[in-house]
Amino acid sequence: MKLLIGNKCYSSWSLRAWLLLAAKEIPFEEVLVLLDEPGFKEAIYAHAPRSGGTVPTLSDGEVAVWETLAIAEYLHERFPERGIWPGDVAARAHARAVSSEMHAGFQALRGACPMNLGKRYAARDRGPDVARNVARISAIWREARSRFGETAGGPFLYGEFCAADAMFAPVVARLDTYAIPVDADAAAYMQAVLGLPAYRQWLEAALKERWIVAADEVDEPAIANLRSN
Ligand SMILES: N[C@@H](CCC(=O)N[C@@H](CS)C(=O)NCC(=O)O)C(=O)O
Repeated sequence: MKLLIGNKCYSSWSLRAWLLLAAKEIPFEEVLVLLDEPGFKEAIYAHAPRSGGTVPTLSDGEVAVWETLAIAEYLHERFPERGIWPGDVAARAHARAVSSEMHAGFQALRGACPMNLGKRYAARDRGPDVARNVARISAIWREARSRFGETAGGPFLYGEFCAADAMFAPVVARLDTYAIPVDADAAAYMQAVLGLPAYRQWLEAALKERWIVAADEVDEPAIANLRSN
């Protein structure tokens, strides 16, 4: 299997698919194409001619899967024993619903706080739309944890790490790097994601990408954050 991804510092969609594969210990080859560089599209089509031309794209022999949720579903079918989605039917339905909501929504937060793992931003009011997004995200996490995660065991939304956690991982990163205040339950969940070995592996690689966008160099506080998380 081959996963095409973009810059680890910036490509939130790439992070989701990569994290799911890595956390579930599914062997894959990673191919990184630089976003916004000339030849970006051509590089994707060279590796995956039948894809939609975006990252992430997963190639498995003749099969090409783009769109992150479709990748999660493909992995669920291909590796049914890996717990890509929760085992319980009600938990699985909830996980799919909140993952779709994430895929289609939270535009205010995504627009105001683009993922940049190389930066630490000062806490400041990001406006009412972002606050509404953060309140909804916190409510989703609280409900998933209290209805499913806590009884299943494990620190993630449905207990063990699953596709829904991968879908929210870039949100966790944004809330962290933009110093957006959250309640204690959300903070505990964020620590579980930020401490996941696969996430730390991605972050470590992202922080070495300083050469990609010269004007956007890695901050020392980001490196301190890597050490402390
Ligand atoms: N809906 C897609 C979004 C993928 C996406 O927008 N990826 C960005 C990088 S994070 C991309 O490939 N941008 C380049 C382009 O659209 O040409 C998914 O779920 O995977």
